[in-house]
Amino acid sequence: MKNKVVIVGTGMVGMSYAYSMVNQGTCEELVLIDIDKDKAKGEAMDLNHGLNFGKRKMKIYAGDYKDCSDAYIICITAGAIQAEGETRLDLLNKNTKIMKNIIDNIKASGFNGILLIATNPVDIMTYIAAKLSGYDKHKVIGSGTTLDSSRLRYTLSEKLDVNPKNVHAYVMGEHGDSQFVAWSYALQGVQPIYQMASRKDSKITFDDLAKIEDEVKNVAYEIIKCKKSTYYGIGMALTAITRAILENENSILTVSSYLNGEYGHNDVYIAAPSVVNKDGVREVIQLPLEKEEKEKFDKSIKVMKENIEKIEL
Ligand code: 6V0
Repeated sequence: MKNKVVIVGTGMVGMSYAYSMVNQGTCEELVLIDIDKDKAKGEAMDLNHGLNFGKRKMKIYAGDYKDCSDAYIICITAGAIQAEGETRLDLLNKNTKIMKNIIDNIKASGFNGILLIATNPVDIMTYIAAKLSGYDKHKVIGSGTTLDSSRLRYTLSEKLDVNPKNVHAYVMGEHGDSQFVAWSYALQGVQPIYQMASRKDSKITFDDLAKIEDEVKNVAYEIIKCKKSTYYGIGMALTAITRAILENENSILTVSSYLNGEYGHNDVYIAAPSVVNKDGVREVIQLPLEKEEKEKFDKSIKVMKENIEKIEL
């Protein structure tokens, strides 16, 4: 397999991801596939014209499924988007059909790498992709709450006035309405944020934490209201996951991972901090969650399972 990434779906998310990878020089070869072939062709031309200003020499072209056979990663960003007022779960049936068609084509190509899913509702789409493909579960990954955790770090960093890279905090559960923040493991540097909030003279209060959690959960709806969809943040989150795989980083990211007994659950994809490397998800980190957090996680998994049952595969 080559240092090659295929993007299926050259819409706003797919192209923000591609643009971010060109700027960061994430891979050597980048293939763009879309049902709208002209769109993929035009996007490839446009990106190639910027290569002179990019990080490295890259081979970028519009292709088709035969180009998947020797790819290391295929990222699926194809699908209908969340309309104003529509939840991610409303997208379920529309995007299941699209996913079926794409996975059939990928399988037929003989692809043997890592499947990365961004299409929403992402945890369920990842489950569907794993079921339909029959690939090893650790080699099928969803973007999960990688973006939400980054939103959380940014929002906390603004409040605390520190670099977001020094905020360590995870959003876990569904990339959607039942997600939650594992506050018992949120740190500024090495300081527990919960402990900081309990101090009288602190910059941050428990009220702030509740507001921040709410904002992180709902900010996508606000962006959609302002500009119809979100794409730069997820594009950069997908680049980070791609780099973790291609560079064998063993990075901890809240991707959507398959649970096989972890946290007492089976046969579900959900976001939990996971170690990501060249093999996909090396392991799901099992945090001893506080009782209330564990209840939220269980509830989120229940929501996932109820929706999985509704899908006709
Ligand atoms: P978009 O800009 O409408 O692009 C979708 C693209 O998919 C279009 O270019 C279509 O032509 C293409 N497409 C549709 N069907 C197929 C098919 N069968 N084969 C190949 N290509 C096809 O949407 P956008 O890029 O904004 O969003 C794509 C998906 O990402 C949606 O499901 C979003 O909800 C989801 N997002 C996921 C996020 C995450 O955190 N995981 C964040 C934001 C959006």
